Amino acid sequence: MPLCLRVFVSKKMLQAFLLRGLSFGRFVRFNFQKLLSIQISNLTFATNKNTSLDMALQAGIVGLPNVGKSTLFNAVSSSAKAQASNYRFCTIEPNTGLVNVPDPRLNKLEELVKPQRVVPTQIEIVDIAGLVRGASKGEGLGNKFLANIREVDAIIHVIRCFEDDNILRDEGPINPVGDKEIIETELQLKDIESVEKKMQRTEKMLKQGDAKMKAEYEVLKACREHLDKGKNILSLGLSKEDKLAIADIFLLTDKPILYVANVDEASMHTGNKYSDALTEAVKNEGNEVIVMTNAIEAQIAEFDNDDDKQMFMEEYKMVEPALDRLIHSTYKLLNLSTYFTAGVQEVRAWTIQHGWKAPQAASVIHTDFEKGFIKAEVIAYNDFVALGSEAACRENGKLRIEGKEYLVQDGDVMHFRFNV
Ligand SMILES: Nc1nc2c(ncn2[C@@H]2O[C@H](COP(=O)(O)OP(=O)(O)OP(=O)(O)O)[C@@H](O)[C@H]2O)c(=O)[nH]1
Ligand SMILES: [Mg+2]
Repeated sequence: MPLCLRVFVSKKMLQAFLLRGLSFGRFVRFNFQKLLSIQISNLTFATNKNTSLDMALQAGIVGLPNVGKSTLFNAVSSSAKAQASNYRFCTIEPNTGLVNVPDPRLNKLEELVKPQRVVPTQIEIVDIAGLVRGASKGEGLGNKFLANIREVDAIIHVIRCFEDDNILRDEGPINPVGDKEIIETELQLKDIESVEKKMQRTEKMLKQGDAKMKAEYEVLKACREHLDKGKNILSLGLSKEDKLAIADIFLLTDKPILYVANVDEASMHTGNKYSDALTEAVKNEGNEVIVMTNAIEAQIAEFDNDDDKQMFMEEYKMVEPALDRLIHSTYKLLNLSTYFTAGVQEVRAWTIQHGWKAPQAASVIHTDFEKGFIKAEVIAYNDFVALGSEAACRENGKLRIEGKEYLVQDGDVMHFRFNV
């Protein structure tokens, strides 16, 4: 959809502007994202007033061709559709979907509060077409697909760990570590190109006597050297200030990654020699590897009927779909936190970023909540569950009144007092 595309481009440009610290900071960036999402959701839902949609961050499914990326995407999207009580999946573009984030705490709160409805929070998943060796030089529509990766906030890298002679593979025998390296190298090569371009611009300005550029140039140089060693920018551990130097070039290897080892059915609980090799290879990177069988997940997600789904999972000795774990891990990867509102009408999970203060957190519900913020009533999730109700927490001194400077904690059950 051309309008969507235009909006996305300007999102990135504005983000760059804001990230460069031109006085607004994170808060405005967030509100812009919100505004942007409202525009996007207006294109797709005529009547969507659901603000949790506004905050959805994107994770992109990346990998070589034919490794099971679309199968995974279909599993995610069908699973969202099958959540009949709360149908909240939408296709923004054919390959983009919003999905509910499973959170057992929400179920627990539902049990205690017995609300009319429960609304989970969501993330956005994007199915990106397969990259091939040489993508950074434009091979196999590489530039287009790399641009898709640039838009996402985190990467789900799917790696083929199953044998099947019927499924074409151009890279020879199954080789998960080699596959990981092919994709990683392409992303790094593209980043080298972006860093070099910016270094040239910065160098020119330095020569023209703009001394401010010196620090920026040094950061770019460090990035270049790191990439030359075959490492991802994320592992360089740049400070917030240093990150400003690369904020406008949206480096591909600066995004958090998790791996999906797509194994054969027989290995879904144990993994196999391929997924073991992958796990060993990423051990030192600290990235998670989720072992799952995408084809089975896609089948599970197809069931509308919970009993049938349960029976199918029992057949495979599964307690829960691996997909739930994947979505949960992706949410963590995006560095997001959740707080809850728990009223009789609605128990709901809201997404914020780590380190947000109470008024900012309130703005996710409504901007008026932030503008007119007075106080927040806060109950820690564990206290709520231990005592069973808001009233009991109040009686036992477990309901705190917090002000503007309060840093919202993951799991807080909150109620905002505001004045407009
Ligand atoms: N045996 C087996 N086959 C699978 C599995 N997952 C996917 N496939 C098959 O692999 C083929 C490719 O799957 P896709 O999900 O389309 O792969 P993709 O990574 O999206 O491929 P591109 O979009 O072309 O890059 C299909 O025929 C799938 O049925 C799996 O877990 N086991
Ligand atoms: Mg595909």
